[in-house]
Amino acid sequence: MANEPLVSHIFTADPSAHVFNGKLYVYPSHDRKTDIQFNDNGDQYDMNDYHVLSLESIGGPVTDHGVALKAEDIPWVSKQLWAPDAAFKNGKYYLFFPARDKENVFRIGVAVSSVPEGPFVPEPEPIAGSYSIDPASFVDDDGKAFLYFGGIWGGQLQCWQTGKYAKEAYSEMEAQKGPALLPRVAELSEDMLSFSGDVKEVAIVDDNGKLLSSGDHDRRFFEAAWMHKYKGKYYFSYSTGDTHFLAYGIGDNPYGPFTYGGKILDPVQGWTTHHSIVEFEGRWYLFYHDTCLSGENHLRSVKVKEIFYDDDGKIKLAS
Ligand code: FUB
Repeated sequence: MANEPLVSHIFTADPSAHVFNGKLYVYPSHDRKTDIQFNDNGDQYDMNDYHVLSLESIGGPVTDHGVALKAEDIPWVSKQLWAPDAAFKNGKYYLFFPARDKENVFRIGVAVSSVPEGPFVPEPEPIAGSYSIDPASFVDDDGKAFLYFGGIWGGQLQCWQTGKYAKEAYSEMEAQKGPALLPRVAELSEDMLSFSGDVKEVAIVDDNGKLLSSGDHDRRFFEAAWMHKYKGKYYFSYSTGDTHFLAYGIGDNPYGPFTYGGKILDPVQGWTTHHSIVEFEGRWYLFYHDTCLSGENHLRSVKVKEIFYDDDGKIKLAS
């Protein structure tokens, strides 16, 4: 498998890959050029639409299905269409996406289509009770669907520690002591358009069952949640952000706790790292991004590589 980007005619990032109808569909962010200076807010990630990619085989031709959803068609959005994900349930396809609302607060929206490549029709309001960034949907074998989300720093998760938005908590990350902030999960309603249960914290713990600490930057959650299932176990994976690893934990149910299992990918070129893990034709693949085509943090390109498990179900570090 050549280490080439999936496509080079546009910049793509944050790939969420799924197999629908026997074909691989990738739901990435669509990066674009901007003059905005790089900052810890992530203002330079100023995306305003989504494209959907598909491929029939790994290494085979990739189809860009064009614009699937754009910011100007979503009534509640002001800017920054960040990392999306998609799900299939009850004959429909759902695109979940984060964006800033008119008050500059990140929320999560959902848009619906009858086909996996879209176009998707957005709901007029964000999902009630949603906040922060990087939604990852997961439909379990029993049909129950979940949405994982959250991201610290520019993703604003630190502003939601009391359950209500506290703007003044935005810059408190440096002072954070004790357990790390935790990603969130909520069960989705049968129609996939709302949360049917409370938003819960997703615990990531060490081998002794202790929550990872906020100072443990090599292992604690930063952003880029993803859920997959392997041999009956639940694998919650994520980016460690400022230390640039993809890491994961293993649990017995969709809510966790997830026991830290190790790294999936060492730092790639570029500040961000974000991924998905999917089984396709009996093999497991990691979709990820780097900045090899641009050399610019905010202009990324999606790639794919095969990953492997050891006999204990641990994911081996991708090579
Ligand atoms: O693409 C914008 C943001 O960069 C995503 O939401 C994060 O996960 C990071 O990849």
